Amino acid sequence: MPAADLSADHLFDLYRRMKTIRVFEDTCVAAHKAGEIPGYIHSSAGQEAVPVGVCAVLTREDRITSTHRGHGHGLAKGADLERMMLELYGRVGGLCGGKGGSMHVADFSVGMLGANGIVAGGIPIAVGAAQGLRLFGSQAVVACFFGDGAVNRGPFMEGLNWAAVYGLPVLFVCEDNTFSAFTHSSTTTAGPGPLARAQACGVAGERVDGNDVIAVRAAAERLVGEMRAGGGPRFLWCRTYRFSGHVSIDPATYRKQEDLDAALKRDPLLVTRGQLGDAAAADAIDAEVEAEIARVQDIARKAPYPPRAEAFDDVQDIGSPAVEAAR
Ligand SMILES: Cc1ncc(C[n+]2csc(CCOP(=O)(O)OP(=O)(O)O)c2C)c(N)n1
Repeated sequence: MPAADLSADHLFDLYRRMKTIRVFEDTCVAAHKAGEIPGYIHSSAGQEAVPVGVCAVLTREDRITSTHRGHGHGLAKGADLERMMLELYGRVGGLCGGKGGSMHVADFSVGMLGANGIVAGGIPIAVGAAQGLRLFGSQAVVACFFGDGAVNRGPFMEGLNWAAVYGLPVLFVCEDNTFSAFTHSSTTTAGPGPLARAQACGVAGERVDGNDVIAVRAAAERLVGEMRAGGGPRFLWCRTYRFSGHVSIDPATYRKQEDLDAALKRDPLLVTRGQLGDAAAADAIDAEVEAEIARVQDIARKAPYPPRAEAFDDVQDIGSPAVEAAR
């Protein structure tokens, strides 16, 4: 059933964005396994409804911070698909000049402040960004994506506390995909869960079905509305599941087949298809998205690598005093 207050066009747009993330992730995992993309790929397949639902209520001026599993966050916030693919391939024209790769993708032009390989590393960045925005008199808000593993790290506590003390407009979005890398989170996390920890810091929030983009969008709309009205930080706990292993080469033998089977039945793309109620239109979107990803992958495959002479340009710390002195 489509949500009564959302137009069909908007619902189709949400579906298209989710499908784009799914095909992008699957394509990049395959390209990594084929030796085309260096480094590792942390796929967010299965979690698409979270960034798409949240970013649907953000403006271009609003900012987001991300994680090691960040492609979907960037694409949902409006990062350019072709430049994202070029970045993962390490080529000229990539969002970070081809030098950042999967775990450092950033696109400040759309408010995407960067993926981050440090678990919970995006939390203080989001809080600092919100404080900076306030100092500059901006009305923009910040959405901060992180995994359920991040709630066991110190920056989670420090970030939520700071945001609450200063009443900063940060939406803390916990993408609870059940696992922290290869470990079931129930074995590492004490207490009743992420939302209770946020509430202990005075940060109000909601728990939502993270596979239902309409539900995520509605919850984010409520919470961001309260933030824009001056309510301070809010927390959104999204229950979801990642379909892939932790990284592209992880066969995920640590999880139960019946858990995966149950999760696949609640695939966010299937859920949204059901809500759309128009399989032919959804099929047409699927075909368009697949053609578009094939197009940008072809461009990335043919693009040049950054020139050797520019290897140290735009790089903050080159790690070698000798090279630094010669610059
Ligand atoms: C500070 C820190 N400790 C450990 C790691 C290694 N590590 C990478 S991902 C990960 C698990 C993160 O779990 P979660 O936050 O739930 O995100 P998910 O991978 O499930 O999306 C760990 C422990 C790291 N990158 N940073």
